[in-house]
Amino acid sequence: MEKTWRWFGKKDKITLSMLRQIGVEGIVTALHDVPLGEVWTREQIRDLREYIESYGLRWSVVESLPVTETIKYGGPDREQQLEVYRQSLRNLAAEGVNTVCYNFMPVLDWARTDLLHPNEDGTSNLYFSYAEFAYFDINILKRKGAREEWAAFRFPEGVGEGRDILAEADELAKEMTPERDHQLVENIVIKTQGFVSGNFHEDDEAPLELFHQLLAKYEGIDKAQLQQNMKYFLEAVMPVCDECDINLCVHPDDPPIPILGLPRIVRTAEDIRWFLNAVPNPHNGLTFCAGSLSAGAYNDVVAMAREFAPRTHFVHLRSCHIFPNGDFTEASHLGGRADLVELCKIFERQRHPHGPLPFRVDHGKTMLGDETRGYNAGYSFLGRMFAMAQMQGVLATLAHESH
Ligand code: DNO
Repeated sequence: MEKTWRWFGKKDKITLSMLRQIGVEGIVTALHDVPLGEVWTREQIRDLREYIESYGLRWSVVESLPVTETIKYGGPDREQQLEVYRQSLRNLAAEGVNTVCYNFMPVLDWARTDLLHPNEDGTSNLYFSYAEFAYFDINILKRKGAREEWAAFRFPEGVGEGRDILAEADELAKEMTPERDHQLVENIVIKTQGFVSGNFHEDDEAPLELFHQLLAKYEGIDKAQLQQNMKYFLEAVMPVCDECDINLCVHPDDPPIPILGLPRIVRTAEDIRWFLNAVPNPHNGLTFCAGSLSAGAYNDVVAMAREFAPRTHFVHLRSCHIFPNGDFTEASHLGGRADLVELCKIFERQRHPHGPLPFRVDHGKTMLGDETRGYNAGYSFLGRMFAMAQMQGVLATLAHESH
């Protein structure tokens, strides 16, 4: 596999020369300054590609070319936005960038409630607490129907037995303070969304209002409808992917559970089978995010890797630990539910038409001073470097064993 790293552009505090020093071969990035819904021009793409190449690296993967909400809910300007998407794909291919990651999660990209959850060893990790998320939904967002939905919430078999999330959220409400509310909004809406080119930005004055406006667009859109909209999107862009040999790869829903009353359609093996079969074109593929998938107790991540490796165009190596109560945290890259050693074996064996399959370590621990550097949530330097070194060791061992 090709060792890649998510880099957030020229403003990233982690520079390309630092990445050269730690064995990175390819860069995963996006044109983060282009507003959502605008074409990525060939000149802009070339400028960034040449910059990356001037450091002896290559632009391996786009993460993400965002699919705007109107395409997801099927709004009136969907056709115009599809044309924008196709044009950006053509421009990327013309500059030699052929692997493009996107997601089809409505409104929120990924979600966590705590970005610096302390571990016993002094490091910290990202964390998802159901009770805090429910509290956010009911008491801060005040979403219509939230109480009823959380009252009916059931964990998958084997975890969270006997837990009553609504009661826990109500308990939490007694002790929350305006400061902690603010922190939760920062964690769920601002700090995790802004830098991934999502719908929310650091300087949004009324993020919750915007949240409600976006949620309203999905009224009446159920899982089947969102799946049809994804199929519509894929069918609209596949001719360009065929013409330009672009591998498009959807990122799974993170976490892989329906949230905020919104449908989620890329969270289980069945979901993945569905979209791969609905548009059976090899250019329609998956970003195998082991971290997102392993946060679902019902997902057998190794079995999924075996099944979906032939349609996987990009891999995120990360692993989650699910606590008996159902909450999850991000585990060490050598621990957790995802079995990254086995996954490396599976993906190393997979031949890929564009050369070695790109992988990146996904979120790492925050450690050894990372917390004071202002890195994007989950995207520490030392923590990710540590994980990258672990994965390099695994890959080297596998290569050695296969000789
Ligand atoms: C979070 C990321 C996601 C991912 C997008 C892909 O850390 O894994 O934001 O990049 O969902 O479109």
